Amino acid sequence: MADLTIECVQGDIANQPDMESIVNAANARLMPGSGVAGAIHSAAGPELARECESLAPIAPGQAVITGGHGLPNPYVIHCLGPVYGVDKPSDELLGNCYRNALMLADRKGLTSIAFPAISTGVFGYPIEKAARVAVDAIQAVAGKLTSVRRVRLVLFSDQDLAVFRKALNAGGTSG
Ligand code: AR6
Repeated sequence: MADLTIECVQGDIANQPDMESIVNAANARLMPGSGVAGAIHSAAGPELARECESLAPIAPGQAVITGGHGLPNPYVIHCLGPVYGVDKPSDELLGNCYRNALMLADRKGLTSIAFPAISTGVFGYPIEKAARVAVDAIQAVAGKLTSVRRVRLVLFSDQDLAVFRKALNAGGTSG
């Protein structure tokens, strides 16, 4: 693998203008919702939901790509995370979100992708567990990537940022 930079920042996933793609913590119907899906759809405008119509529904762990419309990013990759304790095996399905989104971005020739902490809001995933799964999945697929060079994990709160930074440092990569 050439160098892959993985970084953690505190911020809003809908305000990452230097990234070529951002990931939506979507619902199965790919419609606007609360949290990440609300922020992304309101920044993107109604054309995003219209483009999503033909791609839905998606299954837990799956990733699909659309344009960014009113967002500063050319692409949005929509992932459906597992509902914690309901969609099983949860860790595998959550890991699939990160793997599938990264491989999809790579196949498209994109160089950068920003993720929110998928499933850790409405879907109830414990943040420490989710951070470990996310970091492991990204590091496991890093060697297969040919175009993606920058991965950013965007955490909404300082507490979540600290948890993800710890998981990333425990995994031995920069960030
Ligand atoms: N930027 C970054 N992170 C955010 C933002 C934001 N603007 N807003 C919230 N978070 P969630 P899920 C954090 O609920 O658990 C939706 O209604 C939040 O603090 O957005 O995968 C969909 O329609 C949490 O840590 O996603 C689905 O039905 C994390 O992002 C369902 O919720 C994920 O929270 C998906 O639930």
